[in-house]
Amino acid sequence: MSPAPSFVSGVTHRLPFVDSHSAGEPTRVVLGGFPELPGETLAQQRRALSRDFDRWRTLVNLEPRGNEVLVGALLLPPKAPDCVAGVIYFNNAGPLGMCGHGTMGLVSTLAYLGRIGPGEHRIDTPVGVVTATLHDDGRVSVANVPAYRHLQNVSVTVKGLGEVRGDVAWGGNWFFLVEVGDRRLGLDDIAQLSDETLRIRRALKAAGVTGAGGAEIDHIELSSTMQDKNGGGVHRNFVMCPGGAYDRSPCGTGTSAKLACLAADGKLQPGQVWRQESVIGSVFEGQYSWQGGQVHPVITGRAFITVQGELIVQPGDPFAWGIGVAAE
Ligand code: PYC
Repeated sequence: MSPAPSFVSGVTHRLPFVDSHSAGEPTRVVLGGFPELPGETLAQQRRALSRDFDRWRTLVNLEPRGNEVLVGALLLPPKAPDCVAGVIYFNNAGPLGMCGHGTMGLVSTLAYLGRIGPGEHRIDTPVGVVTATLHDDGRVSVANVPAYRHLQNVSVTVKGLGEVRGDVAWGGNWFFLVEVGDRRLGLDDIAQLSDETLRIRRALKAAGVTGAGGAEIDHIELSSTMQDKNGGGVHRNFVMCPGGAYDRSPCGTGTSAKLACLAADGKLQPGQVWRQESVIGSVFEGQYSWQGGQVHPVITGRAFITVQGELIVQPGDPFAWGIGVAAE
């Protein structure tokens, strides 16, 4: 048999990856194939990625190789001491600060590859070092960066919804958290919930409501205490992510922001477990401790490996860098 012609077999880029999902939300850990990112810290490297190498993010995250739900996690050598890995998270819209479900996916991926075992592992991220514990049963607890409420009971007028009130809080990303009483948040409601949360985000932007230092609030979180079939209360959320996709998981950074608000209101005590359900019914458990006057959240969940492979780019592919991104 003669060798395949190069227009069939040629490859310009290969990016080995492992996909997983944490409580339904996918993470793609990219193990290599990116250009060298300059910088002394992960934060500097994230800036370099956005400024000079954004096409590599779009290659991973946009169709036809990725999708709007996927969170990419670029595995890098750590810059901070005693860390097992460095990571930069991103999605279809751009880089993320931290990512709770992504850290569960990363830790489970490193364990799947035999690079780490059960125990505590420090991970370097652009917003600081986080510690993740891989438990013997496969669950992962993420000790996130400190979370806090930045603004309380902010009112914003939203087209079609009227006045909406919520808190602005940091949990590794910026969130606007809106209490929606015992409203049903379920799979059948996703189109409506997506529409509402996108409207809220637009209204916040138009009104100039931001996180600290003028940071954009790019995640909107609706929180409900729904009745379960036994009449008990279930804490559910619906989280709209920056790229317009909703989080299938209860959102690790969103749950952290929620814990910060509950702590500030005296509604949850340190060490008390908060079961946070997502709109698809998956669960993370959260708790926090006070350290140096700050809320330190710990979020626990489980990730499962779904795919291992290589992203491949062939010469002449008009969608090498993603749909909507010009070919070179
Ligand atoms: O789990 O923190 C999280 C997260 C952020 C965006 C999607 N998931």
